[in-house]
Amino acid sequence: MGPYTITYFGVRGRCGALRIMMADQGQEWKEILMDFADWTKGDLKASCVFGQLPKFEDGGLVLYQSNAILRHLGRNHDAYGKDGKEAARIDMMCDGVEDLRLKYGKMIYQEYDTGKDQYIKDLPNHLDKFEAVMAKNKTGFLVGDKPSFADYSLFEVLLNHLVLCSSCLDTSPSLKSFVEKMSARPKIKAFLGSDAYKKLPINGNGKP
Ligand code: GDS
Repeated sequence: MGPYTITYFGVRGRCGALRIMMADQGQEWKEILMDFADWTKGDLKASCVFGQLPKFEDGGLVLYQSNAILRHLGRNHDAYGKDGKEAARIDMMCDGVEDLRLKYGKMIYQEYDTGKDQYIKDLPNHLDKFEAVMAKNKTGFLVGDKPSFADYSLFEVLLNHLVLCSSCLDTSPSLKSFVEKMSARPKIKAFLGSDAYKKLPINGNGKP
């Protein structure tokens, strides 16, 4: 498998979950960091299927769309469930995480000053859906008994929310335990402690 290459801007953004997943799976990858000034010249943008990054290369396969890349990693690294039914539920949970990620992105990029407080107030209504699934599965993961790509995506989005509001998981015991256990997995712990991870801001506009 691989070698993998990610081309993206110098932020965690849409690559946060991918990087954590590759680190946990013991998969090395190469980073091409795109300077925004170079990006605005337009040559790379014109070559991207949707005119956006990340771009992900697995040998000759070139992919765009972060969730498609997560699914590809799920297939390559046996993190897509043990059968079709688990895979379908993992897809469902990944799409649920995407809905939360989009709400978060809208607040960060468009409504930070006017909408942050209300967003935090509403957050329990969104997190309790994931809490219920996590509590019901009882394995410490969303589906099955080992991490899938949806778990990495949820984990990363929860880390971002904890920066936004450090108490946001206080009423979600299963999610809190999930974040603690994922953070303690040796390869994730090493990655989250690395300069490569710590030096990158969460979001492109610098908002936490
Ligand atoms: N669905 C895609 C994925 O999941 O991979 C989204 C990819 C994406 O948004 N890439 C951004 C990009 O390449 C960087 S993430 N931007 C350069 C460009 O468009 O030219 N995205 C919506 C989302 O994440 O769902 C955003 O809100 C991004 N914002 C977050 S940075 C605008 C501006 O300058 O304000 N031209 C671009 C802002 C922007 O891309």
